[in-house]
Amino acid sequence: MSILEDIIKAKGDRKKLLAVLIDPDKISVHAVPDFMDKVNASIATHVFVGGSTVANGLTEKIVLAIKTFTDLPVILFPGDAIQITDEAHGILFLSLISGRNPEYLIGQHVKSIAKLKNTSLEIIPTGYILIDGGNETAVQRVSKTTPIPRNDNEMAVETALAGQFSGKQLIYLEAGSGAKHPVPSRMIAEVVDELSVPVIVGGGIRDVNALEKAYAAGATLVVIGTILEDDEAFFEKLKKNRMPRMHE
Ligand code: 1GP
Repeated sequence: MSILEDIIKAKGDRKKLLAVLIDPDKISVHAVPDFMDKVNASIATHVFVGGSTVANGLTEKIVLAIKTFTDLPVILFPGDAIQITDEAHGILFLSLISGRNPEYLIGQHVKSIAKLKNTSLEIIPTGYILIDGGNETAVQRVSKTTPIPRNDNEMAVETALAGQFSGKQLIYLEAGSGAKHPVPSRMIAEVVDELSVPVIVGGGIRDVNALEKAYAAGATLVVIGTILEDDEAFFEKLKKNRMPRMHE
């Protein structure tokens, strides 16, 4: 089954997926084995790799190291075209549809084609929607776009539907890495209600309560990054036997 088919099936089966986000700029190759041991013992189902700005060539080194230590699918979540490497299994081909900056709507996509036209990566068209997380995050700074206000559910729903109607296979509601507040549950629920494609939620999720709220609101896949960089002890709370319900 392809990565996308697997996520679509999870939505149908109401199974909860969890991606651990690894920013190649924030981990060294030597730290990968230990980190991946913890990921493997957790309920994580996917590994995302990417950052807003990553030095050329670094992503490939980290992806190769990750693959040595896990069987989980490794999916690129790139901030720009230079982060693309064939060594991963798939790529979220992200269009920042909440923004009005052509560079992140189509510019980087065109720049990536030299790398992608003969790729073995599974390319997953994804509508990426930035929601105000209460502070300026790197996505906002780098993309120079304005996030959707956290109370504007209508704009979030309309943007998500515009993405789905334009062929996006996934919609990613993003508060931004290190956001003060995650995407509000009510907004997630309204978006999920209107869409037929699966919804990914990430940004600012730092405790199990926030994680469970995102799933309860209907997210199929939740992404966690910063808390695991700052406090690897959080993996204890994500251990397979600690959260059996999420495995059903
Ligand atoms: C960022 O959604 C991801 O793109 C994860 O965010 O680092 O805040 O967990 P955090």
